[in-house]
Amino acid sequence: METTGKVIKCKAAVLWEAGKPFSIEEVEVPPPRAHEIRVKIVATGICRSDEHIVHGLLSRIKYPIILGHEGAGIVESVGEEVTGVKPGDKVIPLFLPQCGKCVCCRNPESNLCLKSTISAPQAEDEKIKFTCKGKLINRMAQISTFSEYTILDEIAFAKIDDNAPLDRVCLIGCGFSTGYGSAVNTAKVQPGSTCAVFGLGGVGLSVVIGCKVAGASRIIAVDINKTKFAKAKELGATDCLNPQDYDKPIQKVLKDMTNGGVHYSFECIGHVDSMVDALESSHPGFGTCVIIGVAPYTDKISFDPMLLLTGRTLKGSHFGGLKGKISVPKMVSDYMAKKFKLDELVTHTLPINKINEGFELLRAGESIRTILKF
Ligand code: CND
Ligand code: ZN
Ligand code: ZN
Repeated sequence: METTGKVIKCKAAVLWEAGKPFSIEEVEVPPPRAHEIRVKIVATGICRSDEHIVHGLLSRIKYPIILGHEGAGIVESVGEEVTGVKPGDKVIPLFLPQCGKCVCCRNPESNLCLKSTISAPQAEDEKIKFTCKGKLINRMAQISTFSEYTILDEIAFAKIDDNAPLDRVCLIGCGFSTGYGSAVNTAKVQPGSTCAVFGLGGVGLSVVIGCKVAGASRIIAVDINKTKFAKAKELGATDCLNPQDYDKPIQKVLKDMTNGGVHYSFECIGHVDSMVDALESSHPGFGTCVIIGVAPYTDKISFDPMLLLTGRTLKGSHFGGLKGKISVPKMVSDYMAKKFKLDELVTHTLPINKINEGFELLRAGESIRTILKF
């Protein structure tokens, strides 16, 4: 290819500092080194985790930064010693990589990788790839999909079906997999069970989809924004509740509706209070609560330990408990085989130049997923 081995100048959305809008800039992306590939991002979704970083709510993030962790693209060039992928192949970047060698990767019960920035944030500093106006620009989770071209380590992408529509399967890079996997994989929702889903954004609605596919008999969707209810019902929710419509706590409402609590509850908002509400909504003796939402790093969770002593299980789920290299290609083929709904999550599509408009839609509660295209 014409660009192989050369620095590429391309468009990216740079966040120069927390609390400011994105600027569309020309950035330089170097050629891939050994064990790396360079990818042309075709489409990328906006997730609430990006918005958390815009507002400085996550620890250990350095600015300026290029965000974006829910993308899909096409391999432009391949560094030395990379096997199994060639220019032209379609890939999904993995914000949670899979080195296959660390103690977590080798454990079949874990999907964490000790090479991820969540485990080893200092690793990112050695790997800064972008420059803009002579300055180094930090990356998000080693992938930064809000750039037309990005460098990916060989452990941080999954090769997918050549026929996959990138402006839909990009959601498998985060929101869809995170929600769906939390239901099917982390909670292991059983047929005939009852579920409560707190927060009906792209993540929460994907939990609803997972609960439905797993055969739950009752899926109770909870949100303070009633405009989310029609889509939740379309995707499988049996009941929709707005906590503001009740003069008793939402966990009490849920317990009264389900004979003492649900089998599975999911927190997909990122509020520590809602996490405790979700835990309290699960049935004593056998209920499981899964925390998916990301809370500001300054917030701490506090609850009566008796809630656990009486037999509830509290779990967390990162990327739906999925090992990306193995699970993402399979999720894409399952999508192509129409095993689950996903297109319904896309409410808006915008060019990358309108990224700030995309974030405004999220803030206003008007979008589920906005897809940005290059
Ligand atoms: P999004 O903002 O689209 O959805 C959140 C929903 O929660 C909205 O519909 C809100 O109206 C609703 N909500 C807000 N406050 C309340 C409340 N008090 N009670 C009930 N509902 C409320 O976010 P998203 O779906 O993109 O992401 C959801 C969370 O998941 C967020 O915290 C994000 O950072 C996190 C996440 C986690 C992971 C992971 O791997 N665990 C990956 N990506 C995102
Ligand atoms: Zn995300
Ligand atoms: Zn690993």
